[in-house]
Amino acid sequence: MKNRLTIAIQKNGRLSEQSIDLLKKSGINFSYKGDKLLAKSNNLPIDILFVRSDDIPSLVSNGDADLAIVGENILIEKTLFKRTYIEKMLNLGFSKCRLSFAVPQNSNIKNFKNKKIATSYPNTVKKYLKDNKINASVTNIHGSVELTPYIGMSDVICDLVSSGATLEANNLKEIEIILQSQAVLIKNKNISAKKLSIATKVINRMEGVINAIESKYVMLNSDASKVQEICKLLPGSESPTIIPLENKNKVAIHALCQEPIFWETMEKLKEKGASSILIMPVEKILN
Ligand code: PRT
Repeated sequence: MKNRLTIAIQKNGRLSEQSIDLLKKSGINFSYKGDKLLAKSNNLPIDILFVRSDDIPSLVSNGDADLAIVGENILIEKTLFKRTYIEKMLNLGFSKCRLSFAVPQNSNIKNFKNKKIATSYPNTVKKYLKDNKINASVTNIHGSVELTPYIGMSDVICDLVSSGATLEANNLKEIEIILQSQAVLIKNKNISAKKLSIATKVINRMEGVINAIESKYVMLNSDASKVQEICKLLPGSESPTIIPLENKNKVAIHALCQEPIFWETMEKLKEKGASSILIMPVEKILN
């Protein structure tokens, strides 16, 4: 495996499917069956390791994996107060969530001074308390954190929240966010020159896939006299292409828009006289 790049991703869980999808869209071909721990790419010198999220930061820091996809919440929790050899390379835009303090609905707790806090993120919580000069006790618990206020184990919990449905179902209210998280791509800082060239290719391709997600290719027709006004409405587009049409008073405008296009934008384009407005998805971008 010396000259093959190793990429670690979560084996089973919320990050797995989108991580596999991102690797495949980045042109890494491999076959994956649910029970495998290792897959070898058949078109690039790359091996994929399927592991638990919790283990990913140490695998990358120790050089057992060269690249990895992990939640930023785990990256922060596992690397705080430690010297590591990890570089964060990209925000990947999926598995977004937040780490928040929550208390029972009927509680009037507003600050955490001298309170008992239960969490699976003890390092992150301790850092928050230290930064804010708050004295409180922190209990580390894996799973069922939401139950702890009801069995007298905590006054406050600190857990991941996405939709908020779990807090609501457990009669808890979110009172403060301490961290916003999403999946990130990380890299070992000391990989060999040979591996670095493969890693750079993978990172650039992933960036191309991510940039394409929000991007759209826009095609529309407009009065030649309205080109400037119309172009101003196209979000995140650089230098659109203007193509003359058979009707000399009309042009076609083609633009790559690197920001989302909402219905409101399309309606404004129409108000300015644009017609035949087509918005098309973009698969990959190489800048
Ligand atoms: O692989 P390993 O078993 O070590 O990890 P794991 O058990 O932590 O995996 P998994 O699959 O549960 O989570 C993987 C990653 O997904 C996390 O580290 C986060 O980066 C990300 N993620 C995104 C979430 C959530 N959203 C999320 N909602 N991880 C957990 N949750 C849980 C949360 O703990 C709570 O129980 O979902 C519940 C809250 O969800 P809502 O929608 O009800 O608010």
